[in-house]
Amino acid sequence: PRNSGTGPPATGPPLRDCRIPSPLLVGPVSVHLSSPLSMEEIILRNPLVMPGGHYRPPDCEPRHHTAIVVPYRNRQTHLRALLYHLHPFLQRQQIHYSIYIVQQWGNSTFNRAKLLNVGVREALRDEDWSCIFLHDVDLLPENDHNTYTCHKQSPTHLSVAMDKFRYRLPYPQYFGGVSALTPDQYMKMNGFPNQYWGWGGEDDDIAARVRLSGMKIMRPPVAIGHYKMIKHKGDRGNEQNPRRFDLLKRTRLNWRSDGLNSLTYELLSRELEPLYTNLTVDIGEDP
Ligand code: UD2
Ligand code: MN
Repeated sequence: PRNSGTGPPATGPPLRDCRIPSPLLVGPVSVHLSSPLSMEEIILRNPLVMPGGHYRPPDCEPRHHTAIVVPYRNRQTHLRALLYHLHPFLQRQQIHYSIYIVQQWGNSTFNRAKLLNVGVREALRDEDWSCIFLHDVDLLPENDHNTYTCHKQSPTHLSVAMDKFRYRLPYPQYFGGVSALTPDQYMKMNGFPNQYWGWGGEDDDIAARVRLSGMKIMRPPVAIGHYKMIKHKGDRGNEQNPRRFDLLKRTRLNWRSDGLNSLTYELLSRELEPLYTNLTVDIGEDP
């Protein structure tokens, strides 16, 4: 790795610590999706982002080191919208970050939670990240006071108020969309389940693991945790998983044996694109 993650940048004089809160924050922002930009234009608007979607504030020493992990397949326009909004958003927060797009190779049924496991493991090979964000590609944060950092005590659920749910939490245990944990919290819950193929259930399983491993879920205030979800239909290859209810009954029995410690995959490529690190991975298929 080029940077240690916590130390100062490799060259130049020492910088003073970034201020908290960041003086660059603007609060609520209106997210428009009407005129999608090309990737070239988005790259031009983000001149300080380094290859792999890596960024470090140029004039102060960041206090936070966050990897953003996005499970992905075949959502080009959503990906562009996310990069367009998220890069400036994170830069206003003055954090050190990288964006990882974990792309499921092939046509087998989509597996969001397993892709997240892969993303966490690969991201931690690069840097000693202090925080890992698990981020749907189609969710755009609408208030930069919603900081992309972790709490030492508890995993965090960030997307508490989405337009799709009329800006309310749909149910108390809801953990879908955008969440965050420290590497320690992730290890403590043995990561995420690998067995959820297709749509649904895996977010509830992850929330259950948090509790079963003795942790709680923290959330930002509803007024701040606002997100817009880009409207979409269900994807081919990600049909509702009919087994999700049965699987969810067994989380308590399975979480210690299925997860980070049973994860297998083949990393097919790792490319440093201008605005993100692209991981293409063969995660197998539903047995
Ligand atoms: C909800 C949850 C989501 C997850 C999912 C059930 C919200 C806002 N999000 O999303 O976190 O728990 O239900 O699995 O409630 N994806 C692709 N390509 C595909 C399929 C999925 O890239 O072909 C990725 C993409 O990052 C997407 C995410 O998986 O945002 C979740 O899939 P979805 O958006 O189809 O599911 P949705 O909106 O019901
Ligand atoms: Mn969605």
